[in-house]
Amino acid sequence: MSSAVRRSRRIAVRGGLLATAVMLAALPSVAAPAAAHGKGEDVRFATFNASLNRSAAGTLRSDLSTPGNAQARTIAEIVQRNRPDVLLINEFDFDPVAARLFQDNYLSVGQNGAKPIRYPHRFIAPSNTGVASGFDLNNNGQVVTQPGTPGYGDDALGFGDFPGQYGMVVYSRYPIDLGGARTFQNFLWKDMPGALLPDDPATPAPADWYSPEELAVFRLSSKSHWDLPVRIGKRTVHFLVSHPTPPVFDGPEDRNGRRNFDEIRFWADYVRPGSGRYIYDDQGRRGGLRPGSKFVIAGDLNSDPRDGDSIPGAAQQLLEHRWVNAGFTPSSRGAVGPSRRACCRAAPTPPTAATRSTTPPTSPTSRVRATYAPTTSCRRAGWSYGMVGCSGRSRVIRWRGSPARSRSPVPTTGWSGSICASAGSAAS
Ligand SMILES: [Ca+2]
Ligand SMILES: [Ca+2]
Ligand SMILES: [Ca+2]
Repeated sequence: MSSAVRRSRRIAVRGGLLATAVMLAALPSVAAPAAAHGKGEDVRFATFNASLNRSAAGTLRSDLSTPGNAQARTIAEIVQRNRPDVLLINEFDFDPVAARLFQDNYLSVGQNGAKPIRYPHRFIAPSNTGVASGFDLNNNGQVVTQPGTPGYGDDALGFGDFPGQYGMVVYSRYPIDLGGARTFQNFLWKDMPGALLPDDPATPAPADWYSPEELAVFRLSSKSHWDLPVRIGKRTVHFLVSHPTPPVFDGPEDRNGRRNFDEIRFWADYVRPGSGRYIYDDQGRRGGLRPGSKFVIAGDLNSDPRDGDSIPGAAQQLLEHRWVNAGFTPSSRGAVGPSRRACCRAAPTPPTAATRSTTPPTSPTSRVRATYAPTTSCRRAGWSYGMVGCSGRSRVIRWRGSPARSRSPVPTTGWSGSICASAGSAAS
């Protein structure tokens, strides 16, 4: 396939992928588990792949500088109707000004009759997407370092056409402890013990898809991994957010699948006492989450426990993690119809085909996407589609006590837009 054709295919598929991610980015309107009763404070965490990315740097800022962008209005309305207290938005081009403009011109303005919502606190930081590596990371014989040139994204530290494309941002009604926040943008993949470094099958040497020189700069996180301590009254909950790379768009070496697996593993190690000693953050501090800490893992993890292209067991690293409570799956009435249409119609549909079937993408004004979430019927059909228990109301107090180990029901996720968030308490 010529590089031009491949590129257009890639963009087409990626477009479908993004579209799916938007649909899966459910902020369930019915998301209150039993914890809503009794003492304690209700806090709603949500994760939302909003596809607020643009094809060129600066375009998102321009789009958000006036209040009329249809897509942004829709997303703001979704947020306003679901009213999460702490919100991760995946696929928001890195730009602190754009993050402020989205608050001021969209969230703070009632959309379509919904109440405005104001988040006094937010966090945004650079992303590895679209940062030139200076190396031929896809091994096609060309080192592409000029944004806008075909093949640029493939040689970048994370796929992206310009620095920060597909980044992320967190909005919060509660204070974020900026002094305690940790980012892991620079953590090198090779520094993870037992990293699943890809192999070039054409050479006898093992794990040599990337050269030693490349591994010396190759970061694990395709965007970034953040640990944001959110202060809720006297308690602190660590919001652990990321957006691992899709496990596709590569070759037999499966470099993206392997990276996806290890990006998810990062959190599994981070919250397991004793397993995160190898981790260092961008501020130079070492180690994982302090034992006894409370946390919520959120993000579009691009992994499905039973379907899709990720390495088997990738999502299970969290879903079956001793210290992660994955037992709660949000649901919503709005999910039923669209999920049936989208995922149960022809199982077992190859995930890529199913993803393509969602194109043309999302109409930016399609509000129904607000309420997509997994349904039982989808699981029965064998094509899982939706999201892990990623947003919902959990009383902080409930997270105390013995860790939950939940295998059933396994929350479903979409292969490309899967979202995983769990509430749990690290071991003490
Ligand atoms: Ca190379
Ligand atoms: Ca290249
Ligand atoms: Ca080899």
